[in-house]
Amino acid sequence: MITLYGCPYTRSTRAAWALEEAGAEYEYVKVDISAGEGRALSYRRINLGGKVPALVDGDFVLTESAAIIAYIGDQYPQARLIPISDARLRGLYDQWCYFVIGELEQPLWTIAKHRFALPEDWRVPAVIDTAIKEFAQPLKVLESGLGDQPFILGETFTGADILIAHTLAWAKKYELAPQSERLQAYMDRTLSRPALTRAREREAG
Ligand SMILES: N[C@@H](CCC(=O)N[C@@H](CS)C(=O)NCC(=O)O)C(=O)O
Repeated sequence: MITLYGCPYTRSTRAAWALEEAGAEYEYVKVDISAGEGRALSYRRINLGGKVPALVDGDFVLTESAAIIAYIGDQYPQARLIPISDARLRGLYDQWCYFVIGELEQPLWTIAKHRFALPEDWRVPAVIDTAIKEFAQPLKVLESGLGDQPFILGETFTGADILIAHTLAWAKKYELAPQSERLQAYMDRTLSRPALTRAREREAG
């Protein structure tokens, strides 16, 4: 049985979304990070970094949202969340996942850190404007990569779309929703999936 440790409105929604797409049975354990539960010793034994998501499958522990989604994709191949046996497609899948973690979400994370996530005396509010400007560049790359396809790898929705769409929803929350019609249509297409609704409901308890 899989256990997902998460907290609503965080990157754990990505993992819950993948589990729901896969039709997996899982236990959901809420770790209230804003109440400091991530720093509790009992949770740090699961994820030393004190962050969500973390997935436990028997004696196997996995952290990092992108790795968790790929693991779910491998465990539940019928969900087609990850390309199997096509090295080029798998390469492109990895490319877009690394792009989200390394490029697209970084300006948003900078904004979050300097608005509320870091201790108050570490915050440098002046970097927020820079991060807002920075965010425009990966959006252009994303739009070009998407082209006229419904999903980032083509006709099939994959785990890379979970990462991208979740990050675009995060941007919207910060009033940085992409203005391009193509990306707006992509957001409508991905964020309206029933599996995401179920994931959010599961996280809300
Ligand atoms: N790279 C990690 C980031 C995880 C992360 O930063 N999670 C945040 C919530 S979105 C967290 O748990 N923060 C609590 C903390 O930093 O103490 C992933 O994608 O899973």
